[in-house]
Amino acid sequence: KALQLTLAVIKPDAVAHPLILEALHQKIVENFIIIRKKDLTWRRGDSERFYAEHAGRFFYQRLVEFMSSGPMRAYIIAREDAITHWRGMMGPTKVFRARYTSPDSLRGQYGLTDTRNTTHGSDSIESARREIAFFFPEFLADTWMKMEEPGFRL
Ligand code: YYY
Ligand code: MG
Repeated sequence: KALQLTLAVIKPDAVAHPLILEALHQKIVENFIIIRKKDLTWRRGDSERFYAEHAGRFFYQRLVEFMSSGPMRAYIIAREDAITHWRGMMGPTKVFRARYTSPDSLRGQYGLTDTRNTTHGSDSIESARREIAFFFPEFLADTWMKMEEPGFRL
């Protein structure tokens, strides 16, 4: 089965708490090969562009504000079924759902609210491609995969 790349992001609420940041980082190390990693802080405009699909939703303003409120850590990670594996580790978007239906998930353990929910993960091959390019514009995914691993597919 082909290996796959996805984008994982540790959001500002989790980066702000050193022990949570460390716990999330260890989970990523244990489950994936880390291809790239960077710390960055968004401007408001980055937040608005990244979450443009949610423009107009009731939570959009608080989401945009939160995601540009402090440093984040982004990773390009690889494994078989990377997209669904990372989404599964994260758990449901909403914090109460995460706590009650998936208490062992990352959001179930560390999520504070529906907005401050610790992590982001791409939800499809198309969004992984777009989101990796958004966070890592210097990363040439196609070239990398060709040189690194013939079986890789994004
Ligand atoms: O992909 P995922 O992050 O699990 O959820 P989305 O439905 O794509 O929403 C993106 C982002 O928006 C979510 O991680 C937090 C925020 N959000 C919110 O603040 N309040 C909600 N009721 C729903 C989503
Ligand atoms: Mg989403």
